[in-house]
Amino acid sequence: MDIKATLRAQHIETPSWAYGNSGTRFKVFAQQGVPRDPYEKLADAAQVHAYTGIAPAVALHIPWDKVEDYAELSRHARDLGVGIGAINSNVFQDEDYKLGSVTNSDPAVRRKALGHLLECVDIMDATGSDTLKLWFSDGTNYPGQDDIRARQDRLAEALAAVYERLGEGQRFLLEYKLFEPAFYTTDVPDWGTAYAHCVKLGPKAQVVVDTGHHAPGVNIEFIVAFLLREGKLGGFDFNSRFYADDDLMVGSADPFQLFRIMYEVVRGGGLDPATGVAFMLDQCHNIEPKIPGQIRSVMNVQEATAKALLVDPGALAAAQREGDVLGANAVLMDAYNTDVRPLLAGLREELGLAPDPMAAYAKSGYFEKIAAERVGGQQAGWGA
Ligand code: LRH
Ligand code: MN
Repeated sequence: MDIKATLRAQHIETPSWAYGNSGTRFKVFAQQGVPRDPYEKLADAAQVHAYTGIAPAVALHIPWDKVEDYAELSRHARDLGVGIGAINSNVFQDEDYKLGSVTNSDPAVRRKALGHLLECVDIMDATGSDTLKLWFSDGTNYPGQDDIRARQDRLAEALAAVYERLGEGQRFLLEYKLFEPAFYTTDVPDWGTAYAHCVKLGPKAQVVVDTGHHAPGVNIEFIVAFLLREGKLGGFDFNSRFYADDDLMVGSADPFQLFRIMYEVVRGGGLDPATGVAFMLDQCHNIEPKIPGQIRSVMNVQEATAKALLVDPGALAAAQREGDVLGANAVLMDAYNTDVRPLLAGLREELGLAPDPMAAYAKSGYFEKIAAERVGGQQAGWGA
């Protein structure tokens, strides 16, 4: 395996919403220079690609990134040297969805929610995106509040309608999450539920693994290995957490877990573009500067990938065959404990980039420019 070639071909997708203001229910801290519209978000995302060389796509979130002309937005992205990645639906912020969107017992509410999902496919057509990402906040807070089985029937009906609408080369990724905002049942709570719905629908339906959406202690790399083996791993929403869905920088809380996940990706052939695994970030930079936060996150995934690619498959297979437990573990730990920063700095120089993206961005004056320019107007955010 040509490690450098594989690393050069790596593509990470940054989320438009990471460039806007975000926070918790306690406070959303505004920052200087924050974008006011999707065009400025794309400009910031292009900076991340300019300094890392491996972040050529930006995921959009609708309606946070609603514009008059999506084809024009897509052209703007191309002019900036990036492309439009996954289109994220949003059926979690409308008053009508308090008791559920596609799972709501009210057929009118379900029709409204489905309408939004189908509108997102229209936006895929207009932007050239081939991926729709579906996350449902749907769930209940108290036993008996609604019928668990009936909600699954309603969910399956909506997913089938979206699946039907998908065009040639298009797919949807179903995202699961253990809890929040619902605190008793969540209608897509785990990988098994997402997987079962996707298997029933067909090849255009795959599962997205958000690394912040599991119960503490869950072995995420096992889920990754399993879904890859089944051809049902559509992608990742990378972030990290110490407690719940903290949406912190990927690899910042548990770099060893990120390495183990990327090792199963490498082992399962997930770095081969033909498998179509989307490596997306889904993070919120509540207190840290946003563009450097994204650059650091892309570098964290790149470092974990480089370490995973350094695992000696021959030595590992031999030790595993011989039942050499410590030997096998040592093969993985040797790779993990290898400092890959010089390798990656060299790779960037070969790509004509500065060896240290963080230092290069800091010296660029881009932040000072946007802080001076972006005065007035409504800073972008979750609008929650
Ligand atoms: C839900 C989620 C989902 C997005 C949202 C921004 O927690 O992970 O992927 O729609 O965050
Ligand atoms: Mn997510």
